Amino acid sequence: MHSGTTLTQFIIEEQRRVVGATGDFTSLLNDVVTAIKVIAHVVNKGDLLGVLGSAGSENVQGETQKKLDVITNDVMLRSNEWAGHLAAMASEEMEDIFLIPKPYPRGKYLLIFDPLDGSSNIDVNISVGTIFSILRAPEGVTDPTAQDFLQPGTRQVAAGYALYGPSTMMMLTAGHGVNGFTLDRDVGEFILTHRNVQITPDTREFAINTSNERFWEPPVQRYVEECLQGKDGPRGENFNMRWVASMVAEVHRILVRGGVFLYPKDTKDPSKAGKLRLLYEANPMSFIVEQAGGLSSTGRERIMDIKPGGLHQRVPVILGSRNEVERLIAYHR
Ligand code: P6P
Repeated sequence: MHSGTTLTQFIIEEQRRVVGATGDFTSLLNDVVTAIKVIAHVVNKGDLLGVLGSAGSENVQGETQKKLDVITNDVMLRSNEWAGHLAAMASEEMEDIFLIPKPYPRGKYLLIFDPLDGSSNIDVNISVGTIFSILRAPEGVTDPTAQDFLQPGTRQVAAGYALYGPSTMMMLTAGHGVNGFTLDRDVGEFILTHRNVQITPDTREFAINTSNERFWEPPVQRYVEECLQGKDGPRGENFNMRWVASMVAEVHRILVRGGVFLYPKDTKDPSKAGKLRLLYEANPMSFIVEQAGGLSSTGRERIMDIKPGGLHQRVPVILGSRNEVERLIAYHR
């Protein structure tokens, strides 16, 4: 049996390490966790609640919204709007930012999230997740604008994800390493099960949507081709491939057993610099991966150094085991 340290207890113990911590951040994290527990419950019900399928609307990306995209976005808003820790929120599912509405007080943090990442998998019962990132609102700003969210990933105070898989798990970092928690549904608490997670620096497992091969840039084509050549090729090793089409599931596998995940820039839609969104997918996942000893790059620059140009900016993503990401960066030079 594990030590039984709950996420709440762990966060409070973490808070004690931060000089001058007011408990504001701890309380904010707990509100995010409450939303995740509600989302876990709804997702776990599958078709029993009649909430699968399309909402008949499109999000700002022009992607068809699933009913659960809308429902989970509302859960995140309702759970986090009232406590006074946030000045505003932003989400994949909302074109503009969500200012904390009057009667509620406003706080010093900004919350950004993808409420249900990989939602195209939800109708076929494949793992999906929630990704979140916490920034500080600029000093003295109580009426933030979208501009105030456009901070590089290095300014994140915390980041985490929930993975709604065979078990519901969370991985969380506040800049002092990465820790994992498993939801005990009987108790309704996340229990510490993965302390100080570290990504193995080497791997023989890559994750990429190979159907886009003809659209990739040469460095990525070269890397994947060498992996596919296996023992007889320049790598002298056989490789394995995975593609769940759910970033949270891919990143979680990499944290637990290593690997490299690529959603590279491709020429399929030249207007897009990549598929994944910087603020609520790439940055939080990059924070987690780096804190676990991995790397996260566009191939040409560290993702967390990018100064965002817009709330829904897309970037190429290459992240995971340090030595493989370094190889890919070298191929891009
Ligand atoms: P594709 C899910 O829609 C997502 O944003 C990521 O979670 C996932 O890695 C990727 O897109 C899947 O993309 O092109 O394989 O459907």
